[in-house]
Amino acid sequence: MIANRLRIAIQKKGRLHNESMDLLKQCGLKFRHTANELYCHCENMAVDLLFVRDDDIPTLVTDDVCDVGIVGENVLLEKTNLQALINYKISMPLNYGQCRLSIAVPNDFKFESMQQLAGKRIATSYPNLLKAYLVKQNIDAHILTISGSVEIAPRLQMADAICDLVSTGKTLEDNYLKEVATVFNSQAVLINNENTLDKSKQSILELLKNRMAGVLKAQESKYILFHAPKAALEKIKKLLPGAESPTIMHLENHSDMLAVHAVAKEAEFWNTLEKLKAAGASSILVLPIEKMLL
Ligand code: PRT
Ligand code: ZN
Repeated sequence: MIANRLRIAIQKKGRLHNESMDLLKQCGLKFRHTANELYCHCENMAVDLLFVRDDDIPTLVTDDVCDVGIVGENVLLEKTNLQALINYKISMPLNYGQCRLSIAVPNDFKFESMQQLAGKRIATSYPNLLKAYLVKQNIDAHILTISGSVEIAPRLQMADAICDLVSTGKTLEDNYLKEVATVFNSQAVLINNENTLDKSKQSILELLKNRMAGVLKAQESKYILFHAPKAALEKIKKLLPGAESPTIMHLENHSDMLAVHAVAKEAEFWNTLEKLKAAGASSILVLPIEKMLL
């Protein structure tokens, strides 16, 4: 491995590739990368990217081929035995690639409790996660491991149920299946091998993690600007979630009005706007925040 350059494994192509690349770019990393390249040298930081299949990322990190990886938590836990997992550090959840590993049965299966799956065949590409779940639930079922197209197994009479990743639920619906239990909630995570990072790599990783945290924080926040009657200020301040201390300014020629600037959390965003308006706020502007360092 090149000394002092942090090597990051990311998915070569697939659901996590674009968002992983976007996140690294938003952290200020500059690289020129063509679709078929397996390796890419960052121009402005001591970082190299290795593009691989997501299934290989946990092993590449444990085996020290890469220092850091971005991978779905589902793959990490499925591919890693618990002993190896001790060597990993999940540095940060990255807030994309969200999905859940769920058990689903045919629509006409009269499902009432998980115990109905005892003795049944469940097809999955996640035998380890499924097995751990079934043991915990005290259900003795047959796990049928298949590597893809799990959703067609019940129609082919290969299985009575499936356990697969779900995000929108459309694949299940298209295959006449219904979700009956969530085994595991997943998202993309940043991992590194706890044992091996030397000091200089550790400091690059810390810098990167701080920048990632700044990007993620900004993604969930918006900057709001609006006018408000002075008399409504106290009420309005209580309506501003995520705003530690809003900035308040006087408006020229309107002695009874103020301008308020504040940061609001996106999840609560529409709700907040409607309440602000009802409390007397006007000329409301909402701006995206690119980065946020606290
Ligand atoms: O080639 P490589 O091995 O690298 O890629 P891959 O084909 O194994 O993985 P890929 O690119 O499909 O997924 C990479 C990661 O994205 C997964 O490990 C998850 O962490 C995450 N992810 C998020 C998903 C989904 N959402 C998802 N919906 N991975 C797969 N799916 C599939 C699911 O298996 C099912 O077939 O999408 C279908 C269900 O989607 P909905 O929207 O119809 O519910
Ligand atoms: Zn894969």
